This record gives sequence, C-alpha cells and structure tokens, in this order.
Amino acid sequence: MKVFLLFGLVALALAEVTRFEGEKVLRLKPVMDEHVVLIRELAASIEVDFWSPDSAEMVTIDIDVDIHVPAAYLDLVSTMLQQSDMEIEVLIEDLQVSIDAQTGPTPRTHSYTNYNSWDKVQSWIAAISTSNSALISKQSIGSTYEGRPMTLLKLGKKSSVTKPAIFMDCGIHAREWISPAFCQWFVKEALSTYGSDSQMTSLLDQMDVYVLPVFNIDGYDYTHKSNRMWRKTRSRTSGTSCLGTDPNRNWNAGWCTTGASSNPCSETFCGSKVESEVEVRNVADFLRRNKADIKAYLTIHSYSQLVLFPYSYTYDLAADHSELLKVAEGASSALRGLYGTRYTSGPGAATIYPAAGGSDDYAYDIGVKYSFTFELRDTGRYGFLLPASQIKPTCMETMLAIKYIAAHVQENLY
Ligand code: 0X9
Ligand code: ZN
Repeated sequence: MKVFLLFGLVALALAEVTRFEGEKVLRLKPVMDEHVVLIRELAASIEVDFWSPDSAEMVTIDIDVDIHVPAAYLDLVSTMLQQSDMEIEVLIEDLQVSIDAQTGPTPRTHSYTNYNSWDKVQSWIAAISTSNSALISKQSIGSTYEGRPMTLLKLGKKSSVTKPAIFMDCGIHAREWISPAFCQWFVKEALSTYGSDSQMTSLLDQMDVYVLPVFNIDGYDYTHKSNRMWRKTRSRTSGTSCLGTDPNRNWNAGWCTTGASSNPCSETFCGSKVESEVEVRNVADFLRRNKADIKAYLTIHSYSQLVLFPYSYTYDLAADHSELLKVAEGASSALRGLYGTRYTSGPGAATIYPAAGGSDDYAYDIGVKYSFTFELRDTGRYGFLLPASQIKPTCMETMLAIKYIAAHVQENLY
C-alpha cells in the first residue's frame, strides 16, 4: 500500500503542470496598418498565444486581438506596445488566478454544472447510454492518438428503418471547455424532455441525433492534467519535437491553403497531410459512411458568440448561402430571447477569418447542407476560462439555437 502511495506521489511530482503566474491576456485594438504590422512583428519575435483570432496571420484592422503573453515577455511586450498608440485593454490580470478561479473546488462525481475531466465524461457516457435504451445507444468510431476510445452517442426513438440524422461534436479544441459541457447538457436535456417537450419528442421520433461529447479527448485530458491552454491534438509529427495538430485545420477542405500553418509548432498547424489526425479520420469516415442520412453537422467551439457556416476556406458564398444565413440568424435570435446574449452570424471567412481545413466546410462539401460552427460564450471577459457558474445559462440559451436549427432541418429534409 505504502509503495503504491509512494509511486503515486512520484508520478504526481513527475507529471509536469504548466503554471501561468503573472501572465496576462491583453486585448489589442489595431486601427492602422502600423498596428497590424506591430502585432505581427511581436508574434514573429516572441512566443505569443493567440486567443482570438487564433494566429498572427489573421490579424486585420478594426478586429480586436486577444493575446496571452507569457510572463518572460511581459516587459518587452509592454515596451513595444507603449511605443505605439494602439489602444490596449487588460482582459485577464493574472492567468493562473483566473484558471484557479474557474477550476475551483470540483465535485467528486460528474456534474452538468461543472467542467468534468475526461475520466468523468467517460463514465458518464457509459452510464447514460445504458440509462434509457429505448432512446440512446453508443458506438465506437475508433480510438484517439493516445488510444482513448471515441464513443459516439446516438439519440432517437428506435426504428426499423434508417432515419435522417443530425451530427454534433464538441471539444475539437482542447481548451474550449464550455463545448464538451454543452454536449453533455444536450444529451441530458434530450433524454429528460422527450415525451414532455413536443419539439424534442417529434425530433427524436423522426430523426436521430449523433453526439460526440469530446472530439479531441487527448487534448482535453491534457488541459485538465498538464496545460490548461492546450488547443491541438497530442500527436507527434516526424522531424519536430513540437506536438499536436489543429484538428480544425486538418480536413480535406482547401487544406492548408489559408489561415493555417505548415509549421508544426504553430497553434494552427494543419498536420503533415489531410486527415493525418486519427480523430479527424475517425469522424470523417463516419460522416462519409453516413452522408446519405446526415442532414446537419453542428460543431461547438468557444469563444466569441458566433454562428458560422461555410465557407471559411474561401470568400466565395456557399450555394445555400441565403438559407444558411437565415437559419443562423434565426438561431441567434432564438438564443438571444432567453437572456439577451448577442450572437453574430455569417460565413466563416468574412465573419471571423479565412481558415481552411475545417470540419464545417468539409461536411458541407460532402453534401451536408446544414453545416454550422458555434462559438459559445463569452466575448473575451473570461474567454476560455468561462466560470462554471455560466455553464447552465450558456447551455440553456444554446439549446434554443440548436433546437431552432433542428426544427428547420426537420421541416426541410432533402
Ligand atoms: O479557428 C477555428 O477553428 C474556429 N475558431 S476557434 O477560436 N474555436 O479556434 C472557427 C472555425 C470556423 N470554421 C472554419 N475555419 N472552417
Ligand atoms: Zn475552437
């Protein structure tokens, strides 16, 4: 027993945890070309973690830039920024303080109003999928790079014929913790309101909803155990010691042509080839196998409060642009109806930035017309460190947007 305890303590001591004492998140407001150049120079000379947009190449005039500055560079960055007359706001004074505040005291069991570790999500998946076999089942779509099982939940009344379906994934990006929290909330709500809520009942009677609670499980686990700010997968690429590929730059949709990096050390690394990431391959395979039935693809990210649709790899408008815009606006206004939270809708490239290799564009291009990316709360006050107290209101309002889209899909099956 004592030996095990000792081993446990040694393992704990060896598991390196990245801390962020004194590190800041700044909002820069470039309004002139010189400001944009300065931000790009900054990014080229030191290691800055872009929160939004997610890389220096995406910086443009009049769009706020949220950056996390490591402690070692704070003096240099403030000197550089002071020499310009760019407006700067401190969003987060001390990142470690905000991380600790968000993590807080966590319950020992799974909770819909807390951020659950992967272990808790995994046991929740096992428990919930056996709780109501008339309405929910699970299937494996493969394993992650580090060997964790990717389990897909299927919600819907059992039927002898194949039903049209909606596919939703959460947690493509590891640090966007509100996203997996939403997928868990959605499953609970769907099961508990079937039979009483007429829309949910009709949806699950006529369609199936596939939910992948955590897409990038290895990354998500890493954010809980080692580095809260990790975004990418945890895969190795030959020829570099930098780990991870951006799983939202790795799809076969204008792959690596814009808003993505071929540098493995970048946060937006597109990978060594299309679908180099096994997690992307597993989901893409599932979408390809079931594309005749999948009528909508929803992918949940954070933050910025946006409902986006294709395209992001080009400024060209999608063939279904006007319908997608109408649906996205309808979803945003349904969401706003609950607490007044404002969302912006539009095609990815024009609304945030051009970025190729994303899952939404891929799903659309293989024929899934209703393809949407959600960027949940907030607009930067907490960013990825959204307090657990906001999980419930965020999920409740997001349910309204998702249900709005689902109703439209159901009424417009193709
Ligand atoms: O850049 C992304 O992957 C998404 N934003 S995030 O801050 N969550 O990283 C936006 C994705 C929009 N869609 C595509 N780029 N295809
Ligand atoms: Zn994301």
